[in-house]
Amino acid sequence: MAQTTVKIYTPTTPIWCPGCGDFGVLASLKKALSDLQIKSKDTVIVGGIGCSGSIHNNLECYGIHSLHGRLLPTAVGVKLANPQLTVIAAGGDGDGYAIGAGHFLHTLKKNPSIIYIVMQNGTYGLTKGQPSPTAQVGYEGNVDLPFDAILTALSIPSTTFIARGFSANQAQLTDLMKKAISHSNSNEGMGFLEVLSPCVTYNDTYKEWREQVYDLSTEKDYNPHNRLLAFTRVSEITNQGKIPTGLVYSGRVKSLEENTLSKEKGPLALQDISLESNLPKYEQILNDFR
Ligand SMILES: Cc1ncc(C[n+]2csc(CCOP(=O)(O)OP(=O)(O)O)c2C)c(N)n1
Ligand code: SF4
Ligand SMILES: [Mg+2]
Repeated sequence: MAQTTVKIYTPTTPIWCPGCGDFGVLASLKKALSDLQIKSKDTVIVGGIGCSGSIHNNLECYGIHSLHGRLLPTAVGVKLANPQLTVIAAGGDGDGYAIGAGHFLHTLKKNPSIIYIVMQNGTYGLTKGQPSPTAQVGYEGNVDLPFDAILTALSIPSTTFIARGFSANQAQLTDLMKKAISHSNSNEGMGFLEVLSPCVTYNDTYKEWREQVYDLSTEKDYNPHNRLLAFTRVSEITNQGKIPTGLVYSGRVKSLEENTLSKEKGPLALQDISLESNLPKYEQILNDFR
């Protein structure tokens, strides 16, 4: 009989610098998972490469440390194999918006029911402070205007949940995490949450971000279910030098699982692949190669 060796790893203490914004993201994520009563055994976190990409080491759950920029296809594979799991991809802005930019766009387009948390700090923290795609002009010689992931996501017609939080605003961030997780766990598609998460060592933006953040929920006329109005209003606020936060958009488009998975067969990961039940099929496969 086949044997599986299981080793349980206990969560480690984060290796982040004291004051790193990623601590706030971790605290909110823990609280959101616990408030929603999502069990460790049903949670998979796929980390990127970068300081932020080690977040899964600090939580009791299944964790995969993916390749740089490849966390989204990995997370989609996990979700398609077993849609009953809570699948969270979590990584940095360099990981998601530079080397992983192609996957970012196409995963938004395909709308799998995973949660994607990007810890945005305007820098490549782990490799000691080179400008990332969200870096401000002037930062370490950067001359490019910053990439805006929220406006990009809004411009893709199949996105179904877009939000931005700030690691220094725990109440708002936890609420957005819960909303993003609930959205994707209802199999309604991807919960995309960008978090402003300052790198205190190479790009300490706490002070300016505290002054710039603008909570969309304070606007009574803001309608997060109207993509066109959301795009217009978020663009206006951004052009005024503010950073819109809160629930930016939520809508309904078929998810990747709805579009691709067979309802009759059930999840791939839960199929019976035992030798006893499948011997004739395996023999047929071997015969085909003879
Ligand atoms: C294929 C590949 N290219 C480059 C690197 C080097 N590298 C490691 S982390 C990183 C950038 C991380 O930046 P970000 O994703 O923003 O994460 P942060 O450290 O800021 O949280 C780079 C370029 C790598 N590990 N693999
Ligand atoms: S280098 Fe920056 S991003 Fe990395 S742990 Fe330190 S403060 Fe956080
Ligand atoms: Mg970064």
